[in-house]
Amino acid sequence: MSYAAAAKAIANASSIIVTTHINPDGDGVGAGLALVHALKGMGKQVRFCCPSRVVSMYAFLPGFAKITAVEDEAAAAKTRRADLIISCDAGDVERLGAVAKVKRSTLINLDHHVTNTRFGDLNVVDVDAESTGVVVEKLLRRMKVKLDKTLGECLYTTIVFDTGRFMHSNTTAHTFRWTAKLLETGIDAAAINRALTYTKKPHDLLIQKMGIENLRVDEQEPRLAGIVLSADTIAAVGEPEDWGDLVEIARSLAGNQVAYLLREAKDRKTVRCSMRSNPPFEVGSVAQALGGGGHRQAAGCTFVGNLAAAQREILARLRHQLS
Ligand SMILES: [Mn+2]
Repeated sequence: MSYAAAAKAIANASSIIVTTHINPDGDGVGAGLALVHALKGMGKQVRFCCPSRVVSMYAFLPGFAKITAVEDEAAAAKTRRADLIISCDAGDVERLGAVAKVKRSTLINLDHHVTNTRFGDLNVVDVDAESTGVVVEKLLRRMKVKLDKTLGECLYTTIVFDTGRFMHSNTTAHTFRWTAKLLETGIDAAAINRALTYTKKPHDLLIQKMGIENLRVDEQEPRLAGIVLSADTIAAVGEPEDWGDLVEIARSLAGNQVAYLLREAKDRKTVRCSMRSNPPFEVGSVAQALGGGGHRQAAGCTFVGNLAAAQREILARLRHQLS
């Protein structure tokens, strides 16, 4: 891990593009925005270019309105060259979509996924960090950046998101000590929690209803449960702006140890799979075996094939994890 090399590259750069992964989440957006604010404070020219649109749930974060989407090669070609691109929370270069095509000298990869492919010119992959926000804060500390309320709000969002509101197994004593420092900047943590939690639209509740209706506990392995959504089922309700944590419905069942969500693509050629587990059971290796990635207890992949094939293949692997 080269925090020192990353800090040096940043010190030497004048134009910087900050980015995160496709379908950005609270960690990617929060970590990226914290970097944007800190780098601006250092007098850098900074842009936040995202490979896909950021969901409106994050609109409360300072700097959200200035995030631009670079969704295809044409947009990448039109994007002004940067000395540096800093990727936050992406496990592999495919997750950067069209932003990977933007011209630059150096690519810095800041992440905490155990499956990270070290795709950057400089890689700061800290697998012990609860969120990429924690990686960003460590880097900023090395650069003598002082935490303030703006950074606090962005970084707090990363930890709430990636620890599942301090519920996941990555929550440790360090998590609370680190978070306490953010609270000391004067942020309104309860207001951020509300913004990240109580902002469902009526359609989002229909998605939850669809999730419950399509929930199934495995007949062979009762500790395994998931939600299987065909393209037709999804089309009948309509795609949400953000799929959020629908997989948590399966996880909330008493006795559940491994939960999954399968969503068939419109063209029925691929199936998006999200998986969660309780320790000691792991889903990261299952995602990785299928070309995806993530963390030990939270991971995902895109399965190439139809829904029936995805169920056969993925459920067999998940049952094996529990055996
Ligand atoms: Mn993350």
